[in-house]
Order: sequence, then C-alpha cells, then structure tokens
Amino acid sequence: MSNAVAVDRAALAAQVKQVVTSTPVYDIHTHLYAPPFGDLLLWGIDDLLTYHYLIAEVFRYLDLSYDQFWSLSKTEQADLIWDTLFIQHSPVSEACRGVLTTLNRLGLDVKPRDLPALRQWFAKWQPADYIDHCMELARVKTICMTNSPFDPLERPVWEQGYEGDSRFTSALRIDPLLVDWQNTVPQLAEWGYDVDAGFGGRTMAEVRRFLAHWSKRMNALYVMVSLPPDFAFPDAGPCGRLIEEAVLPHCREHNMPFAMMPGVKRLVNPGLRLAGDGVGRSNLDALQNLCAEYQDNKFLTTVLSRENQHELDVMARKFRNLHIFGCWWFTNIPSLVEEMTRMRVELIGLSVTLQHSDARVLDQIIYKWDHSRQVIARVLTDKYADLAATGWQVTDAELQRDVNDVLGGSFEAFLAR
Ligand code: FIX
Ligand code: ZN
Repeated sequence: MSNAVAVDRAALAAQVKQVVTSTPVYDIHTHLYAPPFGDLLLWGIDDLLTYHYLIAEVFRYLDLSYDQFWSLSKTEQADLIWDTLFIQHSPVSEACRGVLTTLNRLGLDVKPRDLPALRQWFAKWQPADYIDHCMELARVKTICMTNSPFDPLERPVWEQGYEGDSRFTSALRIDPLLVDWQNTVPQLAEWGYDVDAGFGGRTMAEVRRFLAHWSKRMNALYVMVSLPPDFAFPDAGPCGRLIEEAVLPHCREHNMPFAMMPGVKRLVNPGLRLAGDGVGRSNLDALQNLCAEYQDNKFLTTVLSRENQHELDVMARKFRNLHIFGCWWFTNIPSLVEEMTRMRVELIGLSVTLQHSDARVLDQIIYKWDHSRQVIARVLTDKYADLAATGWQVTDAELQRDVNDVLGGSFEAFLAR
C-alpha cells in the first residue's frame, strides 16, 4: 500500500521557477572582459552573429572558401550568417535560438527580421552601461574572466596597472605553458625567467615565480587549462612534470583550485579557426590519479564529452577535492544540460556548480542563463516533488539556500576551503 503524499505540482513548479529565475548567479567561467580591456570585450548584434558556434554552423550551408569568409568584414560576415542561418533556414539550433532569446529579452522585436534596425538599437549603447544592463537582465552578479598572460592584447592591460572592477573576477589561464612548453620557453625567457626546455637549473622555481607573479597581479581565483582527450597523468613529458612540480605546489601554497577542462581537440579543421575545435572522449584516469594523489590540492573540472559525464560524477563522489562545474560548449544544449543536471543532482546532490556561461559575447549571458535556468528549475522541481511525495517539504529558506548553492555558492565555498 502506498503512503505517497499528494503534491501540488503546479504550485511547486511555480515556486521553484520563481527562485531559480530570480537568484543571482556567479558566472564562474566566461571569455568576457572588464571595460579597460577595450575591444577584447565583444558585445552587440554583429558579435552575437559572428560567434564561433554560428560560424561553424553557417559553413554547413555555404560553398564559400574559408579564406573568402575570413576576408569579409565583421559586418559582412554577420550579414551572411543572418541571411543563411536565420532567413534561408529557420534558426532552430541552440546557438541561433540564443541570439533570438537575447534580442527578445533586450526588448527587441525579432518578427520583422530587420537586421539594420537591430544594428541601430545597439549603436546607442556604451559598453560600461551595457554591461550593467546585460548583467541585470541575466541576473548575473559576478563574471569570472579567463585571463591569459600569454595573450598579447590582454597582457599590456595588466602591465599598465588594471585596477579591477567589482563586477569581474579573474582566472589565470596557462594553456601554452602546459600544452606547448617548447614554444613557451623562449617567451618566458624573453620576459626574464631563467628557464630551460630540458628543465635544468632553476626552471621549476622560475615557472613558479611566473605563476605567483600573475596570480597576484590578476588576483586570480584559480589556475586553469583546457586539455586534449589523451591527457595522461602521471606522465614524464613536460605537461605532467610542470603540473606536478610547478602548478600543484603553486596552487597548494596559494590555496587556489586547479581547473582542468579535458576533452578538446584543438583545430581539427584549422580553416575554421576558433570554430575549428572538436571533441573527444577523455581518459579520466588522469584526473582520478591527480585527485587521489594530491588530496591537498583542489580540482575544478568540466569535461567536454557527453560520454565522460557519468564517470566524472562518480569521481566527485569519491573525491571531495574535486568540484564539478558547468555544461561546457558542445554539451551546453538543452537536451544534454537536462541529462547532465539530472545525473549530477542524483549522484552528488547540490555540491556542484550546475552551469557556467562560457560567454564570449557579453549579451550571450542573457540567453545562456535564461535557457539553463529553465532546465535547472525543471530538474529541481522533479527532485523536490519526489521528496514531497514522502512528506518532506522544503521550506522557502531551504529552497533558496539550495539554489544559491548550485548557482555559485557551492563554488565560493569550495574556494574558501
Ligand atoms: O577552452 C575554453 O575555455 C573554451 O570554452 C573555448 O576555447 C571555446 O572556444 C568556447 O568558446 C567554448 O564555449
Ligand atoms: Zn571557455
């Protein structure tokens, strides 16, 4: 005989939706920048339309050569993408839908399909005010940038004394150091570090000096890298050695998590440039070995391949020094966000950061968070309904606490540990 308690599902759904929709999020991984970084901050209709997700999609329909496409101005590329992906075909892909959600939430009428009128509307904005406007609409309280000392456009802004912006925090990105050591050595040497490609002399100490300098200069919350699917650890090659002898000791000393993002195959089609990266299933034994061997280090991880998601969640059950975040890139589509969110909540509860935006264009935070919140609310409603059927009702305060956790609170607690 069932003792199931009757649940007012519609009321519960409305309550969860209200809390998930109104709770400010900490967007813990983006490619956005504060105003002093100038043109590095992308925003507005032409940047939305030339997002690399849409560039990859437009070539499905075009006969144009890659070179011809890249020789077009940004406005011409945007025109072509608008015509091909929005006018010649219905914009049903997640990245296309995202442009329309963004425009709609900005108060623009998409029905007339009038690109020049849209451009006119954007022209009236200045970036500094527009950042506040987008953050308010997206209900994002803080944006974590991805900051690379190896980026020739970004580096001078730090060197000229960037003083910070309360809306933005920073993460130290070190891909060239770990995945392209041979070419990075001359660069480090030019900047005054006494390094040797064969790791002789003071090399490791100098790499640590480099990491310490930039962590401090950027006030970075964590150190981060994206990795190919075949990343292995332990490994006697440069990447393995640098992680073991420089990055992990640095992170321990400064109590910074090391964010590892495995699964990206860079430039599987170089003609597409930034749009040319692919995905591969990773061997997560590497991450497991790191979590097991370095329990005094903290690891932040999101994995690109759908096939890796279940084992990643199980790993988080075994290692409290592992914090899982976001549905990254090709997994940031509603069907997979739903699957991953459900699986994460069922396996690891609320000690997770369910989403990050990975926005490269400011306005995208509006759609990325809007779409994700819809899924998160749906999943949480199901979970609370299952509890309610046993007679366990979450209070308003408990619901708000839980939502805070999965939208950034859990991440901040992990940083503070
Ligand atoms: O490595 C990363 O941080 C990736 O997110 C990017 O490189 C990628 O191009 C992207 O924009 C994905 O959303
Ligand atoms: Zn990213």
